[in-house]
Amino acid sequence: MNFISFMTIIMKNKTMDQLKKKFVEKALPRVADFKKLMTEHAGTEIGTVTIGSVLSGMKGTVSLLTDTSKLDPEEGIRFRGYSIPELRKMLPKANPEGEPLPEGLFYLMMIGELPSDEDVAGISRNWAERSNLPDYVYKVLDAMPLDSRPMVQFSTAILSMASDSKFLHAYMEGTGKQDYWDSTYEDIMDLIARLPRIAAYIYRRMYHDNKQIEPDKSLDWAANLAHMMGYDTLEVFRLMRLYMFLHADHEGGNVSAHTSHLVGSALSNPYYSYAAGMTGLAGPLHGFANQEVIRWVLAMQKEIGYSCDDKVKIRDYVIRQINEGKVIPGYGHAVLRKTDPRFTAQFEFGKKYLPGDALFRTVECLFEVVPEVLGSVQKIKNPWPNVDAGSGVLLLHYGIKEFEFYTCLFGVSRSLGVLAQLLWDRAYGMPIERPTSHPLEWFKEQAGM
Ligand code: CMX
Repeated sequence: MNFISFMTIIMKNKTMDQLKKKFVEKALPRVADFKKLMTEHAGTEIGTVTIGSVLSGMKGTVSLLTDTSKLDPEEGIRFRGYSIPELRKMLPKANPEGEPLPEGLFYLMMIGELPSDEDVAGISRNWAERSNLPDYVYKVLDAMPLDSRPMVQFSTAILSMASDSKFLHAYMEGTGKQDYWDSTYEDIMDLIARLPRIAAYIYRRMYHDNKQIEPDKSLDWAANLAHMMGYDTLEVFRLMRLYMFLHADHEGGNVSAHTSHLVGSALSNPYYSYAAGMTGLAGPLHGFANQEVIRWVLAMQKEIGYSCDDKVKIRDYVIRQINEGKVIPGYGHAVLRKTDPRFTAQFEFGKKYLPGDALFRTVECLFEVVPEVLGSVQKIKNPWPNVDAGSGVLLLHYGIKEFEFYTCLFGVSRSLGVLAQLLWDRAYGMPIERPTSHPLEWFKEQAGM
């Protein structure tokens, strides 16, 4: 797209916010590249598919385009080329000693450039303005049993807003394909802005007698979430910023990102897409693991005692669990083959701020024992800790003890990457996803069985 079309879009949208303008400026040349790849290079081969690729859940099969981040098996995640340690230094912060503001990571993932302090402040303000929930969302939540799982409430609340989607309305009014990105932008910004309020509402409803706390719109997105949950200290703000930063994206193939992309490819609006993604995040092999870790550690302590420095006992416990056919939550990964840098960042945080915490010491002990045990089981490809191994213990330390709620926090954060990519999907004009399937006999035939 050239300068004239750029100006036409800007003129059509006189009220366009700064971030949207910046997106238009960045998107147009990339859309042209996307179209060129589709029309001139569609025949270029980029890999082979084997029976193993299909039967092992497409691991390692290149089948998605995701701009926001890229996962390297040995090194971990990079967001638009930047590693976690780099971004902890380079992204704008609320204070110099603290952790990056997630708004900055969102800007980077969406625009592809590091943001200025002003860019980040602009996004904070923008989200604060968009953060009010429609009244019916509270009614939907209030109608659910108090003991509905937090992720059931969280995904239902998101889904309930699909009828009000600006994309849906634009589509029904006959908007052309080239403009789909515009209303999608409005939806994803509204949705990201609203997620902390939804999560905090569920939290207070379930665990604090429904005594709700009004948002403080002067706070940044993550700090406001902590505030609305009832944790108003600078330490929890710092932890929440780190948490929201670390869980924001993990390239496109993980279950929540892939599901959101797949559902979005049918032009289902961002509320439908993200609600679907969240039902995937709720699974024990994905985001549910962050609550399972705490449950598992507490069960272990109950059985073998509270002196977690007894590594022989821990080792025997872990071996017993594996022999009983259970997984050790917080360990292993479908892509990573080393310690997850998201675990490392949380581990460093814990060492700095929680040195005397007994449960954190247990996480340290497990880190010393579990990789060796899992490494001795031949079928396990990655014995190292993932993002979930250390996140719960940090929350617990600051009093957020309701671990069945933790996956909702993961869900608030994951919106940043997944929805930024959904916007790019609409800008590129990505088609409906529709791979081919075959019955077992077909695979047997291919294998000469
Ligand atoms: N404990 C025990 N067994 C494990 C294991 C673990 N932590 N990790 C893998 N295995 C087992 C698998 O269950 C599988 O066994 P079967 O062949 O009997 O089914 C075998 O080892 C091979 O698995 P893999 O190829 O190494 O790993 P997968 O890609 O199939 O699965 C993951 C990856 C994350 C689901 C798996 O490591 C796991 O279940 N870990 C524990 C749950 C967890 O922490 N999930 C969170 C991941 C991060 C996130 O998304 O939040």
